[in-house]
Amino acid sequence: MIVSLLERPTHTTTTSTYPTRVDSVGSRPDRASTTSLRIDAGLAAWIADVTALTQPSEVVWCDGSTAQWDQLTKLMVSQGTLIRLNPEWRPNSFLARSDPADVARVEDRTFICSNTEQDAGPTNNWRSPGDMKAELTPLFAGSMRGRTMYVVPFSMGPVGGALSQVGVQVTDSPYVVASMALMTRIGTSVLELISDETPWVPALHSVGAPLAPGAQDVAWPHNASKYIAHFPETREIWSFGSGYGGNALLGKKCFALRIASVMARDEGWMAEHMLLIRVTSPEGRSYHVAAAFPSACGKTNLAMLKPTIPGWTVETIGDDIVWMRPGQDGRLRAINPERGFFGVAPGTGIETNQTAVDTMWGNTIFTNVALRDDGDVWWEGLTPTPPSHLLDWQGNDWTPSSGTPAAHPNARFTVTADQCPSIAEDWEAPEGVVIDAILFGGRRPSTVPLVSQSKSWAHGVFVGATMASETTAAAAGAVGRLRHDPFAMLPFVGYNMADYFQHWLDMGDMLGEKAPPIFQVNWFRKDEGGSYIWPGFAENARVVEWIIRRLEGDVAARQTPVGGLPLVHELNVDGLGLSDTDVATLTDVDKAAWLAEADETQAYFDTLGANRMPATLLTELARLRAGLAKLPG
Ligand code: OXD
Ligand code: MN
Repeated sequence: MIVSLLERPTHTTTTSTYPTRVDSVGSRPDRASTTSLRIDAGLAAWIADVTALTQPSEVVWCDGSTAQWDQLTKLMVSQGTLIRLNPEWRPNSFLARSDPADVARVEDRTFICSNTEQDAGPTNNWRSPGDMKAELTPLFAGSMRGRTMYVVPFSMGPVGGALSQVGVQVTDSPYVVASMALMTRIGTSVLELISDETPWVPALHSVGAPLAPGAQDVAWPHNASKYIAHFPETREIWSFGSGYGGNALLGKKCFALRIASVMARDEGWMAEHMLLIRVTSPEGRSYHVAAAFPSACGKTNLAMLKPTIPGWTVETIGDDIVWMRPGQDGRLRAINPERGFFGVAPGTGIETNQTAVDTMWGNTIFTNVALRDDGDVWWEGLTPTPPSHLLDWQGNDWTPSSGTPAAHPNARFTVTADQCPSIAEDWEAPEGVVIDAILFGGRRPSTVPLVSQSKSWAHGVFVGATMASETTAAAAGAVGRLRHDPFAMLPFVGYNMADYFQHWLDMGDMLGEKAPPIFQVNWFRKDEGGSYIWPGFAENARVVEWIIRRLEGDVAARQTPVGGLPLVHELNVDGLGLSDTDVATLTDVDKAAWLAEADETQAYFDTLGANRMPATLLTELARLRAGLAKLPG
């Protein structure tokens, strides 16, 4: 529900109150009762400062109710920001079309504003906090004129959970509010947690498009000048100019990864770009696996894997981010800090991920997908045959012969995780689940085998640090290049990358023998003709099976300089029609290719700053080279 703040009393006392109504789902506003809530003085003061700076015409506090969702979505439909989809096919669901100049995360406009440049490190854009605030303050001044400013208290992780954190996002985008309501837990229950003793992250967001009196608004306001700024020492986020995804839904990449990675370093835990699943074997034993893949590498598919091999089941706990902390028993425990999925639509379809398709049956916001004539949505890969006519993601007529994609390659669906048919019943358990294995992946057409087990935690950290992948459409820029993406965290570590590697090593020391084993996977190996060798998708369950059998000590591994590889006969490829050469390629160690990889790793490590790179990783590189040197050929 939306509450105007205009009558809110002054915030000079330790707490303030504001009037709100308590609605049950579907209740009529005229039947609502009135109650009052306490607002922390620090929060009230921040809201007052932001209001004075950005000068919105109205301030609205969000309580996370269904009534508020209805009010907001109706408002956006009337303003042209959302198109209501045909409720017969897609109840309570909407299509948003962004401005074509605001379609992805803008990594070149993402800044880590630590006190020193060294603390941000060479992989981040750096500005001093003072300079960035001086640059941004005039942009935020009056940036919300003519617009409503929404105050969105949100929790990352179950509200009040021991591993959870809270923040407050202020935004002038109702699309962002509705998306935050799906992606995080928002509202009154979070507001009640904020007090002098609770650290909370202030997250300031404006699309940077003030509306002059009487001016006509556009469906997707944004500003050509964009800044996604993080202040790690003070744990603040300032985002200006974009309304899209990770640039604007500040709980996700900005808080749950960039700011949280700094908190995690300081407090002895881990904030990682990982999916989280529970795998149950035919014998009924369950294991939890966290896996890091760069953006758009099939993470959602693995998170919702439907094993093809009999007796195995996979339940989803998270699809993008995990927070992990050693528990009382010394083992790593993890939660998914998010409430929903912000998944890439193209490529998600009935043949590749029926579970994801079923998740979006309703209550979903689609962004930049195509609109069918019957008022439902479509994108490349949803069904094998495209409809004969659509409106493309920009609202233009489209037919299969148009020669352009109907959906933007980074089009998204936003939906709560509890709608996912494979979600684990206890996925919101505040204490999290014990991690049994960690996986690192990437799109590697050559060199990297289908699966290997790291020799030790330090070797696993080396494997994570040397991850690389072909680029995709999730971030603006060229597609198809190979880029280093350590731990799939390149755009998401809020501090110096070499220090982040050291933090992983320190966590290994802290966990000792209880550290989970680490594996590397690569579904994307190609043959000489350029075709993928491994079928991927649901067949990846066979690799998961090998990993679980390794955890159980049931299968041996061939020890090589790059880790433990499957013995060919122990990899379950029954019925896949792979030739012996295919299986050999998937599990080989090509000495020349790996020596070249080692040189490439050395060159990459050099870019991260010789004085800061952990010696342990340089030792691992030397070990890899020494091991390769001993191989024949
Ligand atoms: C995402 C990303 O949107 O990694 O999850 O880019
Ligand atoms: Mn991601």
